[in-house]
Amino acid sequence: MSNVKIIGTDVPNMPWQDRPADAKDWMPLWRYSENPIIGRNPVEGVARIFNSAVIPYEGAFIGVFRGEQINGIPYIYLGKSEDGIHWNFDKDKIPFKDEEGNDFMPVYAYDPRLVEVDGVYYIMWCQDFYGASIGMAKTTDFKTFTRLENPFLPFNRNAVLFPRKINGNFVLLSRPSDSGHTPFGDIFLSESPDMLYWGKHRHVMGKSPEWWESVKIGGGAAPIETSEGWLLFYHGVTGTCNGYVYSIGGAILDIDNPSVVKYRCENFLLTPEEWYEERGFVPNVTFPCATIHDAATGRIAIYYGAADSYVGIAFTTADEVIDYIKEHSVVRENDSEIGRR
Ligand code: BMA
Repeated sequence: MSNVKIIGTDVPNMPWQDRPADAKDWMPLWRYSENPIIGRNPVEGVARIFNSAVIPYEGAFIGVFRGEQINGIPYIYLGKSEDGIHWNFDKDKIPFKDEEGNDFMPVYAYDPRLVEVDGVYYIMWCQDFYGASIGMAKTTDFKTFTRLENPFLPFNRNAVLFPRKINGNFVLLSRPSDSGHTPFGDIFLSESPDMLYWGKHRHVMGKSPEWWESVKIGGGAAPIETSEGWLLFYHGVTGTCNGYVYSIGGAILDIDNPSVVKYRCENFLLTPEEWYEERGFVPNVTFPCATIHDAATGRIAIYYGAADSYVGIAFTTADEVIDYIKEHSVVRENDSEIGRR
C-alpha cells in the first residue's frame, strides 16, 4: 500500500461512506448507498439535474448544477448543502452579468465545473458562441457572477481549470469538438497569465485503443494535487450499436508539466451498472464533474452525472485509486510526449 498525500485543505465534514462489505474489493471506486442523491423534478421548472460541480465553502458546500428546464433547455442553478448530499437549489438560474454590470445570460449552459484559484471561484460550462463553446464566469461571494470573455473559439467543451497556477499561469483542460454529438476528441491544455488570453496549447492525452474510451475522452473533475502528480478523473466514451457509453477513467499528470501523462489506467474506474446510470434520459452515462477531497485522510468523493438524469457520488481514497491506476497503467507515446507539434 502506498502513502499518497493529497496536497490541499482538510475537509473533515466531507461526505463519506466506508467501502461496503459486499463491494468488490478489486474495484477502485464504490458508490454511495443512497445514490442517486438528486431525484427527478428537483426544482420548479427543472426536470432533471445532472453533470454538476460542488466545492467546500464557508464550512459547508456549494455547487453549480446543470438543470434541464421543462422546456428542454439546460441552464446552471446554484445549490447549497450542509453535508454535500442533501441540496437546496435556487429557483432562478444563476444571474450572470458582464464586466460592465449588465445582464449577460447565455442562450443555454450545461456541464458546469467550479474551481477555486487564489480565493476566486471560476465557473466553466458549455454554451452557444455561434456553436458549442466554453463559457466562463467568476465570483467571490456566490451572489454576483461576472461573465468573462469566452476563452476559446467554437467548438469546444469540457473545460476544467487546475486549482492553482502552474509556473505562474492559469492552466485549463478542454476538449475541442464539433457542434453535435462529436464522434472524436482528445484532452488539450492551455495556459493564461490573466484568464483572458490563452495560449501555449498542448495535447495532453487522446482517446485510446481501450474499447471503453475508443471514441473520445474529456476532462471531468478539477485535477487533485497529490504527491504522485495531478490526479485526473475524466470521462471516456465508446460507441455501441445502441449509442455511446460514458465511463469514468483515471490518469496522473506530471505536477510541473501536466501535458505529460505519467500514468493512465487501461481499465475504467467506474462504468454504468446501476439503474440510475443505465436508465434515464440518456442511458449508460457516468459523467464526473467534481470531487470533494480531504488532505488529512486522503478521502475522495467523486460527483458524477448519471444517465443525464441524476447525480451520484462514488468514493475512493488517494492511496487506493492511485495504486490502482499505477498497477493498470498503460502510457502510450502521445500521452508521455509534451504535446507540441
Ligand atoms: C455529452 C454532453 C453531456 C452528456 C453526454 C451524454 O455530449 O452533452 O452533457 O452527459 O453527452 O448525453
